[in-house]
Amino acid sequence: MNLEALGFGPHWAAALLALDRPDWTPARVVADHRDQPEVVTASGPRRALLRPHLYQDGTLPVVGDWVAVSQPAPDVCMVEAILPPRTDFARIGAGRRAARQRVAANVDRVLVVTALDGDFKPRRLDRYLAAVHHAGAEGAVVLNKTDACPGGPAAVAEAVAAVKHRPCLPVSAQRGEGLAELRALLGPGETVALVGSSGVGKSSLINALLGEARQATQAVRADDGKGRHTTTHRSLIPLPGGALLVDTPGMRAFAPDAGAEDVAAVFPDVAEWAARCHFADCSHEGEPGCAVQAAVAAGALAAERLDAWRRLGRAQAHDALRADAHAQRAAQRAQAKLYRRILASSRRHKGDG
Ligand SMILES: Nc1nc2c(ncn2[C@@H]2O[C@H](COP(=O)(O)OP(=O)(O)OP(=O)(O)O)[C@@H](O)[C@H]2O)c(=O)[nH]1
Ligand SMILES: [Mg+2]
Ligand SMILES: [Zn+2]
Repeated sequence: MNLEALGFGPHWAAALLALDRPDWTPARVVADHRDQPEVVTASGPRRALLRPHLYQDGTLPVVGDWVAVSQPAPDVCMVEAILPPRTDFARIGAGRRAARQRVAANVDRVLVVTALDGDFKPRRLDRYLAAVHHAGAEGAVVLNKTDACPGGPAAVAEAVAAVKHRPCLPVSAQRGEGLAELRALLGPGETVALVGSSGVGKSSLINALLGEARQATQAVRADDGKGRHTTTHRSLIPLPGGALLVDTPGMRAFAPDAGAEDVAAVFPDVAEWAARCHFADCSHEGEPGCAVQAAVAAGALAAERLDAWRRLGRAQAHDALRADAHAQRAAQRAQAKLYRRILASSRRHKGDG
């Protein structure tokens, strides 16, 4: 198996060398199956096991990761370490399970896919784009199902115009329209993930790009147009042109792993005005010398942009707080466990004496 075709190069060779374990070899994770990821090594695909310390570190390998593997016994492939990822796309879990959840690693670009067959909500894309920026990857928007857009070509054009500051491609996986433009975003050797809600056509797009029905797809529900969560695990799929696509299961509410600077990156128009406000911590809610409010009043910045920026900022702050609280609880639990262990061992020692 040619690891170069999966993106192996000097960077990863050096990262592996730095671990100073000549018995470990490189592999790329190509499918997530909970505790047994599928990896590709120089000698081919393997189901791998994970070293227990990886669970303690709380960072499990995900699709796209480069890992160091060993062979502790014939036919056993053991993931020993994750090579530090160049990009790391993640979200914050829902509710009280607010842990950071990695989605895909070492992706050069993330295509945020949505469909135009229902009512199109461009602002739903902002959260994804914030996480993409935080991950260190390029973001682009794909508007699929142009063939089924109720308002026809005019509505498609309106939807494209509503996506700001990121490349936006209207496509139809079904009719094969817009695929040439999409292919132009998929450079050889690049890893490109498709993310978005269930039923928007991520797997259909991958099949259209492959020219074969590799990934399972399924019609959306007739009553509410929602997807049926057809794709159940993430996988890496090489395209004939040399790009590596990551198919992902449709995500429900998406809470981005992102910071305030990523919100600014999604709204460079608002951020540019905000940089000119009199107060560095201006909330643009009536402070004197507010350049943002002045820009809205002068018609230089649409009020919707300010609203959307506020919504994303609030969501990001809320999710970051949830994630912090979760991390704090986890740290407390770990500390309590450690304390109990120390106590138990000191009792044992007293018993010895
Ligand atoms: N009309 C139309 N339907 C499409 C298009 N692309 C996909 N579909 C249909 O949309 C449905 C859902 O497509 P999938 O590819 O399974 O969607 P997905 O995003 O992979 O969904 P999950 O795997 O559940 O996340 C299928 O019935 C597809 O045939 C398109 O361009 N036009
Ligand atoms: Mg799918
Ligand atoms: Zn201001």
